[in-house]
Amino acid sequence: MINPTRLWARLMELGEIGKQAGGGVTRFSFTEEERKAKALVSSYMAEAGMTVREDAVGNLIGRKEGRQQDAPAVLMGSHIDTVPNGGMFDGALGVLAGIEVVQTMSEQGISHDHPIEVIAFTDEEGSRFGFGMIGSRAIAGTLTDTDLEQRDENGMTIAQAMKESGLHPELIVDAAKDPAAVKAYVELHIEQGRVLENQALAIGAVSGIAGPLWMKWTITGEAGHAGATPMNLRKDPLMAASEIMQFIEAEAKIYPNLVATIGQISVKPGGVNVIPSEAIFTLDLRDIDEELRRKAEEKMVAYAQQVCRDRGVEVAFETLQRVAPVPCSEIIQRTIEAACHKLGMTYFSLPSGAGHDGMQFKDFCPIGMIFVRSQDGISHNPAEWSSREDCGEGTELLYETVLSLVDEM
Ligand code: HGY
Ligand code: MN
Ligand code: MN
Repeated sequence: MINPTRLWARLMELGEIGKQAGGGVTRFSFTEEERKAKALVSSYMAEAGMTVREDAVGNLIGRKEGRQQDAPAVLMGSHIDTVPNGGMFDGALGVLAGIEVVQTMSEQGISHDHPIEVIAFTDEEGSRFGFGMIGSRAIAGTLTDTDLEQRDENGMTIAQAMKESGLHPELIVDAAKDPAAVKAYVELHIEQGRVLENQALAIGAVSGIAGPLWMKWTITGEAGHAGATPMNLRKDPLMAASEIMQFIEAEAKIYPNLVATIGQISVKPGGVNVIPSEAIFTLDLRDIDEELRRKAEEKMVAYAQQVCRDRGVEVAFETLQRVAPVPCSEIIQRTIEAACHKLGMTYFSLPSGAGHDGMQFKDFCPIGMIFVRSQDGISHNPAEWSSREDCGEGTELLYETVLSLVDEM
């Protein structure tokens, strides 16, 4: 049995780091808040009997050896960075649950063949640089120097921010794990939707993870006088953008699993009495079906090009990240199912609309995910909440699942 009281106390303690006036949490990568959070999580890892290290790109890695030291490790983890003014469960629960599983095994003297690692991955959210899953990409060996050139709103690159934090972006190759050294990756995460709540279930097993495509759309027109420029003589990029956004929403509504979000928008020069010269917005487009996502993307881009031709403005597209949807391992889903039955829990399978670090391991190792119910399906919001009981139940299921995975040779 895991210790739900300890898990909950740690969740609350970690949730205080980066807390905002309105109750949300902001912990961006390579900031003071993240450094404090890492120090606290490192202390939990040490209490759990793990050796603790930080790799070249800032992944925080706790490790507990098994009887077979060079056997492939079973990985657990998630992230401790957040979106701006986000919740205190997204990511944090997965890291703390992994630590709780290992600490329980240590306390109960449970020995196991395979080593176990718990990882707090660097910058899963992409909130600061518009490019996410940095740490898991590094571990999967797919992070490139070009990726580290992405800049935050102050113009600082990921590599510069890493160096400022005492990390070694020039050594990203050292962060890459050998696939032969990894048996499986299992992550506990809040659902961030309301499927489990609608089913009146505390936990669920993830069948697959929808892939996020992030793009930046820049529409360039002609600045002009708001009072002296007749409507038919304008080249207004913001009006073009608004027409395009309406089409994007209408298109997304056609497909059952497709979701489209315009999360950021900026207008230049930004004068009340100035027709804008430029409108920039981001598109987050996701589906569990990559082919369908591609078709929708093509239709949206074609529509935007037509609107801009008609309005005499220019449009440019920049892909910030393109992550393929990833199915979860059948074997791990069956292992979770068997653990559910052993614990007397209902087994329920569902896809993940949200992206997660495990997606980076699609060509690297078998992945599995366990979801914990989100109250009202709210996430990326200060009101994000999962109950103490549900977090305990999800962690108990993670514990039973990992116990199965660490002993089959
Ligand atoms: O964007 C996502 O789906 C995740 O929260 N990073
Ligand atoms: Mn998130
Ligand atoms: Mn997350």
